[in-house]
Order: sequence, then structure tokens, then C-alpha cells
Amino acid sequence: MTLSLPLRSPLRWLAACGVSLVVASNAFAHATPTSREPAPDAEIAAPSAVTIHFSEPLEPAFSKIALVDAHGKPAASAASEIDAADTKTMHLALQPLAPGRYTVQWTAVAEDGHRTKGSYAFSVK
Ligand SMILES: [Cu+2]
Repeated sequence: MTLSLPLRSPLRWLAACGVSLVVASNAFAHATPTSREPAPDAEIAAPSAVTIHFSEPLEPAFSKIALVDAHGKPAASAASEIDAADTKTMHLALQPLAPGRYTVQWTAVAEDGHRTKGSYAFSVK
């Protein structure tokens, strides 16, 4: 009777470790930006597109880039697209932007279904 208790708790530890290992390895599959154009806080002439490269291939149906102006209004008329030749890259084509500060809002869904999102700003001179 007393021997079964010490045996049970190591098994629980193993089970708990197994769960955390699965969570940790999934975290590596989350898509995070590896480069952003324009760069965060850039002050530039009006760019023709926002391009973000991610660490993982993206799920096209749920991944997107939006651009809003300083008033929070949508500043891009087109929808973002995932690069047909490189599914880790997402583009948002832009009309010429007026001078001002803009915020890029991105949502990336990796092929494992995990969603990441973020935002950053740049300024058009
Ligand atoms: Cu994931």
C-alpha cells in the first residue's frame, strides 16, 4: 500500500513534463515576424507596399495585414495577400499614402492553427 504512492507521483511528473514539452515545441511553430518593410518607426517616402516575412508558413484564409492612419481609419484599399512563391511572406499593396503616421496591424495563423498578432507604426514624410 505505502509503495504505490511514491510510484504514482513520479508518473504524474512525467505526464506533466510531457504536456509542457508539447506546449514548448508548439511554441516554435508560431509565426513571428523576421523582418518588416517599412521597418518599425521608419520615416520614409510613401511605400508601395507593406511586406512582412514570418518564421513559419502562413494559413492564407486567416492571416492578414491591415493598415490604419493616425485616426484609426483603414488606409489600404486592397486586401493583403500571401506571396504565392513564399508562404512565409505577406504583402499589403498600398495606394500613395499622404504624409502622417500609420499603424500596421498583422495577424498570422501558422499551419498548425496557432494565431499570433502584433502592430507597429511608421511615418510617411
Ligand atoms: Cu503553434
